[in-house]
Amino acid sequence: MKILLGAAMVIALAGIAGESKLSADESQDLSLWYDKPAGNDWSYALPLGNGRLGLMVFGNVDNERLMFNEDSLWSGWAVEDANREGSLEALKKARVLIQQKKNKEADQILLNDFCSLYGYGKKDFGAFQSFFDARLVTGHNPDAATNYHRKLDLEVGIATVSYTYDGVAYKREAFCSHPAQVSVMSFTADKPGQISFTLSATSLHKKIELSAQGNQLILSGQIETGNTNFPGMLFEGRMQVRSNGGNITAKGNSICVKGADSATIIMAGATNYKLEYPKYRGTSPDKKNISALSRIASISYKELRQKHVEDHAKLFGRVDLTLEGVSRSDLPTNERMTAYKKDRTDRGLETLLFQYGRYLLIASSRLGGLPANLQGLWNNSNTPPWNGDYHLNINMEMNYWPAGNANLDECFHPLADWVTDLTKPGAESAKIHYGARGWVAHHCANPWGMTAPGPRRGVHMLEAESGAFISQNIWDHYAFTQDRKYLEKTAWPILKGAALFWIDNLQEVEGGYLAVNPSYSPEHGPLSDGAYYQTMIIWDLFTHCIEAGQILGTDAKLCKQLQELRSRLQPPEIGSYGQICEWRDPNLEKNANKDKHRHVSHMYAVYPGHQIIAGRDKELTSAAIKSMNYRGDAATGWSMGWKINLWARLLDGDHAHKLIGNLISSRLYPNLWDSHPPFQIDGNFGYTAGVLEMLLQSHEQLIDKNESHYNIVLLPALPSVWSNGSVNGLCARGGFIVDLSWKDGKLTKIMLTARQTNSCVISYGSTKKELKVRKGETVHLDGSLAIL
Ligand code: FUC
Repeated sequence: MKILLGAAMVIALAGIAGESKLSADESQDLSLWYDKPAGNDWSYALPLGNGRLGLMVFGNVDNERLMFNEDSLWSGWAVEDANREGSLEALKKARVLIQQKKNKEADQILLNDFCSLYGYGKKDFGAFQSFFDARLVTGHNPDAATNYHRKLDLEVGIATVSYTYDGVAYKREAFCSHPAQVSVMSFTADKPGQISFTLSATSLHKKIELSAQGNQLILSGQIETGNTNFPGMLFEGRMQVRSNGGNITAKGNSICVKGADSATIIMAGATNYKLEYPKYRGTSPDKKNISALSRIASISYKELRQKHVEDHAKLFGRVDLTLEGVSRSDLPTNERMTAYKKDRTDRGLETLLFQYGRYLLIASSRLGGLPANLQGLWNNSNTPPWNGDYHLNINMEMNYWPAGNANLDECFHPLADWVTDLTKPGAESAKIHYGARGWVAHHCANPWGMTAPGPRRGVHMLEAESGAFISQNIWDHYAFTQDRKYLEKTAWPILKGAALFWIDNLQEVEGGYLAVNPSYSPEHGPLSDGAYYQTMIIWDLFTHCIEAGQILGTDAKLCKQLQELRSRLQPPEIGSYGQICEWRDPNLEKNANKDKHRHVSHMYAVYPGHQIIAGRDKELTSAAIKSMNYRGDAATGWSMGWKINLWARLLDGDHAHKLIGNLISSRLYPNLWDSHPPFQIDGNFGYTAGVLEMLLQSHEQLIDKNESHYNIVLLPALPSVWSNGSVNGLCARGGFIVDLSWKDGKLTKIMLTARQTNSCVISYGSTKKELKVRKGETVHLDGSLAIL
């Protein structure tokens, strides 16, 4: 154990959970490390990724397993949802029945006549698929190996496995390169001629061919659909072995390396998927792989590694977080977690998990790939939990919460591309099911453009506000980057289409308010004509759309209409227990003081929305605090991630930290993956976003003389246990990059750089300061907000 005092001073103390297992020069604060192989436990293995390809390194001395994934390998197929002609009539009938509280009848009509015959729960919806496992037999007896060490270094995005066997020190290194679009593993030893292994591959798919030719092992196959009209996706993995010295021979379905000084396996993988409605099919995978491998044919391992490290570090290195206090980086990560449970003092582990969320987003979401799904892009099954899909009622949105404030703009592009494509089938679904303009998406989506209301479990799968929900992320990317071209070309068509859909679908309810019918509080129900969460989302959407229209100087009439409609949306309401109501019907609120449901959808207006702002909306804030206390602190992984952000927005840093402690103590696997359970990556991303939300918030817009700018609140929810620390490179809305330092719980230094010329207000406690900063300019301030 060591105590971190500032970045430089490190004092070694006796470890709480035993002796240090790592020499000082090996100790790295931003690494996960272990003194045992993962065997076959993937939640103990180390994830690598380049945004399209994933690789899990198990680190076994013999029988090494490298689980290879590619993010587009899905079962299922694209359907055009033209089969529901009577669905609009059914919707109208259901709306009336819901108003009359005849939910059973409404449910039946929706299920039988409104919902699609396709989608979630049917074969066409598909599931994210496993690809193949590379298997390496070294012949080294694991029991005779010493000095075993397995590590994932987040700063360089490289996993290493090292051990000594029979007097020889062996080392493997693995990474997934975004520039080269391949996954790589190298093998070295401290004596010449010692690298020998046999490489083969296994797959969970039945329809595959495996062949070894020269120095290449090729595995190709096709997903079985059981439907000749819809042939499954083609896939191919191509592993190429290079060596220095020794020899490489193809034997049966494997490649043997014998007596080499060093060797490298380069793994290419692809499918014939293309993100393009309506067919979603493109170039064959073998062509893609051959060209990926030929592009790097003359590039050495050293260069591949260097390009990868540069590319990775450019993104990863932008944010630094130091929380002074205990750091047990000298313990293997799994033992460190056990120690954390006892005293919750390891600030280094809290920081590591924060950076791990950033690392995982870089690994699972880069330009050219699909967005991060429920498992990022890692998968060990052909029937993963919830299909490993894109859940749009919280999970996918949460995946992208840290993209803005954690300075990872590039990682956002796959989401923008995917949503852009989704608006096309979404427009069909809007027309067919709702007779509406714009576009719609429902609870669950996939890479096949499924936007129709899914048939399984009927109303539960509705949640037509899903398109509006993901539009919040789409706007936020602009809010953080101030990238006008993105706003005009990408965000505006999405926002406008989502808003048009809701203009055509809002229903008047009691009191003349506008609300949603049919509506369903996510995973919680019941059918009603006004769960508040939906109107909170629509409030947000209209607000962003109005602002986008004004910035772009377009669609003034539409924006005016949105302003009028927004003012008529049912506002958040306080119920008889002093809580924020989840539903408009007071009868549904009877258990609000006891209900512990994991979804806290009625808190949307607090986070990720900004309709309720602590410090400004006092009564609603106290009601939100009550609701949060009623719901309690126990939760599944992602729900804890959400609650960290919520307590941060409610300005209670100690409560947010309690959730951090709960999450680390009860919802992490040994490789620090978030556990719903099972593994679900959203909780990792929710955690990372939440840590930053505790240090800086920028969601309140202040309108002054028709100009709007953001209120950048510094250290709004600093927990007492984080009394000394610093953070560099975090992003604020309005296009600012902020560095902060604090001591004894008090802000000491601020550095604010503008990415675009813009104004802002910065606030610390009750002190406020207005600033106008030119593009590229940096302002230095002290803890009292005086300019230095
Ligand atoms: C949401 C949650 C479930 C699960 C699923 C993938 O709908 O309610 O708990 O996390 O997504």
